Amino acid sequence: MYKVIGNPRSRAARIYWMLEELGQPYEIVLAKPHSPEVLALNPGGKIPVLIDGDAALTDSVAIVQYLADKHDGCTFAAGTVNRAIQDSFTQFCVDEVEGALWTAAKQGMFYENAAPPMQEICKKEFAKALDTLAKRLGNNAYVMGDTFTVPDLILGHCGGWAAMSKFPVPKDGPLYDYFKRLRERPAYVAMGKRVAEALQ
Ligand SMILES: N[C@@H](CCC(=O)N[C@@H](CS)C(=O)NCC(=O)O)C(=O)O
Repeated sequence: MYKVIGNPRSRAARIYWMLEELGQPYEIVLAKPHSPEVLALNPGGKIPVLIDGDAALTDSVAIVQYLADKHDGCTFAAGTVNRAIQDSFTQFCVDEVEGALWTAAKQGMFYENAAPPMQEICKKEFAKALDTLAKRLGNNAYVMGDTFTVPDLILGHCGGWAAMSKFPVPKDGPLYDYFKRLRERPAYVAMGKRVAEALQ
């Protein structure tokens, strides 16, 4: 069984969600960044870490794509044009959506004395990224059309992160519907129940 080391208010949630999508059993192992158990597995001290047999895998996007490939779900096959388009959405999300959220979060957590306008710049960058996403998504259910894939999962996670961080999330329109569609997926709801149990 997979073990996901981290905590639910981190990018570990991406791994739980993907494992729920794929119907794979997993254990939630609560651990903080830079704790001895995390440092033993990841020299950078970051979470999440996925334990798969003897392997300790790091970096949430690499992990979810690995799981999708391994279990043949939520992804187009490597080496296809659709996979190149899918990966471009993933890269866009990491660079432009998560990039703005993570820069703002790091300033708050690690660089308290940094210039205050940085938060505003991040919010503007985030809003710009959502504009681009709206154009690329059009009226599709998911970024790749009717098929839910890895970048939707990463975007859905970033949508929740943005709401928690008081970033400008859409209040209506196709993008609002898109994020709502992601939150309503049975695997996302199941993840919420697992997390609540784990935190009891
Ligand atoms: N690229 C990594 C980033 C992981 C990451 O930064 N995780 C945060 C928690 S969500 C963390 O461990 N932060 C502690 C730190 O940055 O030192 C991933 O996607 O897993």
